[in-house]
Amino acid sequence: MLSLPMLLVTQTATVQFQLELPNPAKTVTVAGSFNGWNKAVNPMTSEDGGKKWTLSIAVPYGQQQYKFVLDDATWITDPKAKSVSDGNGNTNSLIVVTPEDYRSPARPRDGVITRSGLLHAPVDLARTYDRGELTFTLRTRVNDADEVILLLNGRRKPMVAGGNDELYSYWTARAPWSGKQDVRYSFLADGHVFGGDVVAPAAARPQPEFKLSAKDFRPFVVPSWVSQAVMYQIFPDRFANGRTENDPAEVQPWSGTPTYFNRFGGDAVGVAKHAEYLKSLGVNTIYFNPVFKSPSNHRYEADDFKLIDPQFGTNAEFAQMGEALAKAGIGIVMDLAFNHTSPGFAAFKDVIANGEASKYKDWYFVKSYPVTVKDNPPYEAWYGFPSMPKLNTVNPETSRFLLSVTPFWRALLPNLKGVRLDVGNEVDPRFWQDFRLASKKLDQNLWILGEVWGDGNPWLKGDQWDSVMNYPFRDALVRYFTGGSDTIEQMFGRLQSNLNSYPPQVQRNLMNFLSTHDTARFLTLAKGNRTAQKLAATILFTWTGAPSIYYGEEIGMEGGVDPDNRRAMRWDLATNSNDLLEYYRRLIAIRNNQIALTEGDLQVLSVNSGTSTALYRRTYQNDNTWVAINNSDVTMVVNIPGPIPASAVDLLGAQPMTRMSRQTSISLRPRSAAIVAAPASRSIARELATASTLTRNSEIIR
Ligand SMILES: [Ca+2]
Ligand SMILES: [Ca+2]
Repeated sequence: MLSLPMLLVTQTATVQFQLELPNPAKTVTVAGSFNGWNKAVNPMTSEDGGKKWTLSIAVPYGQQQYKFVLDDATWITDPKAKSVSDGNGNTNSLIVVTPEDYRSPARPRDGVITRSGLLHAPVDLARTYDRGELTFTLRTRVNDADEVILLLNGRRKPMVAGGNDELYSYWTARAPWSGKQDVRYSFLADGHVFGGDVVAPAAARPQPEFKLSAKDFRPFVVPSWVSQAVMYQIFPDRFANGRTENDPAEVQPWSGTPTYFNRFGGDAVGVAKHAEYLKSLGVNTIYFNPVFKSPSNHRYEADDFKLIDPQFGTNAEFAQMGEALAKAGIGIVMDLAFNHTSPGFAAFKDVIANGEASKYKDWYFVKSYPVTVKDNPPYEAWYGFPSMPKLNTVNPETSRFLLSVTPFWRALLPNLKGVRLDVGNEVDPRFWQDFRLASKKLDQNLWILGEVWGDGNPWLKGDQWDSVMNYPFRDALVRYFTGGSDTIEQMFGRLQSNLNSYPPQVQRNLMNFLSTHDTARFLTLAKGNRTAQKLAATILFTWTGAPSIYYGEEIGMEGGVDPDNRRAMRWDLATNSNDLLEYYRRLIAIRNNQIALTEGDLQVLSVNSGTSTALYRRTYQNDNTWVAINNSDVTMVVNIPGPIPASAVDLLGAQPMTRMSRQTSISLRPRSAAIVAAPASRSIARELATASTLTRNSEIIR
């Protein structure tokens, strides 16, 4: 039996960086996606006094972006490398790092399997169990096999191709599981069987297997309402000014230009006044950036976690706003920035006043006394900003206080449905474990949404969060639709590998978006191209996960990176003659009416970079919804294979369809999309069926 230990496979390769400068530099470093864009960790060396620079380092496989940093200040691209847009208007250099055994070409059905391509993440039964089924995933080298079979407890199950990236293909299969019996399985690909930590010829006996014990199984359950959420993100100072009495003294005219520090007077009364607008848009969940009393306009450092900022309103006004939104069928997600406070927070003020004798000294990470607020502060602070001292969240007293914040607001706001955790990756995971237990005790359907910009899986194992803000989803759309270098195939590859990296219940729970308060607005990156935004929004509202609109996106607001992306809401654009608003309303209505779009599995059926077209399907039980995209300048025909319901039409653009015995052809106008389904498939019977599933699931909360 041929066998290779899985754990010996390295995941990095040595890369040599070289740079030749016309004029000498004192220092040159490399900063990139492989070192967190840290310009301090990878210095290059020069032997000719500063013109020729070299560096050899281990870099993880896959696509990596980087720049050279000259004299600690000037960032330049590598003149010898390919360049790529970073999605925010800048250009980086690109390398694709490949494993050694990729030197010989990959072919399906040649009886050869590239060892370094094979990866099966150990199955965590809690993460993979969803709606009575287990999901199995396998990674192979791209184009190494055209068929992969899951061998499960002696049965064969073909796996479904779930997308490619530069180096790998991803395969998935689902199988029913009772939750009680142990599981034995392996994978069959191009004449080889892969199980345990070995790869063997398919004929080898005994065959290698992975084994899982059912003994300690507990399901990872997330709030099931989130898949039906249509979210709307409000930056509180900029949405609507309902009361001028609470305006800050230096309030700007509503049409003014935002800076890092100025204020526009938006408030809770203003939001309440626009509840009807939000309802008519079709959204059912609002995510508010922080609203607690704070010295800054973004309020990400709180003076008081239990007091609404007086410029946004009183606690009573906030509760009244909650009531107005609840009447419009809208729930609330609040932003909790627990990583740090302002220096004006009571505990920190006490540390300043009483130094080492303060009973709050362990609430922070004080390095030396006396504590004063100054540059290079004598305490840990977010990004070293003295205005944001870092909280010690695992100090028992601090933890107890922070855990009392959600219940406090829930008592005021019965429609508080979730919390968003600011810089969630910087807070001690032990605190998030306690936070989950406390939150789920308060309400098992309270949604825990973490902020992390990359892979959220470390926090999504059942012991911390329910979901993450899905920035990689946005990146994929931005790269393709706003003039980046990606093809439509690359975009769908990125979207699918992002989706498939999460457990199925988490996939339906992801917060997807085109823009947030921390990014440039999509329309601005698309140079004002509304059609590009419409196509991207079509994917947003039909993809797996909860779509979120950054306020004003639906009316075509523009804005570059912070602070320009936080302009005051352009209410003058919110009219029925606004084509973008009308398009968003239609997309949202379709999503709200098609159960396959909220609950269904997703399968990409065809993507063609030559014609810039794509077709995918969402499927829930017997309901199907198809989404077709044409991003070319000419009319394109996209074929839906197999039968479709007799009543199915293009709900989005009423584009013509031709039914044939084996397929249905849609003629897509230039740069347009179609959403094909039978109208209003979300029947009352199914709603009830979903509701009873929710109840059953909610009985097994961990
Ligand atoms: Ca092969
Ligand atoms: Ca105001």
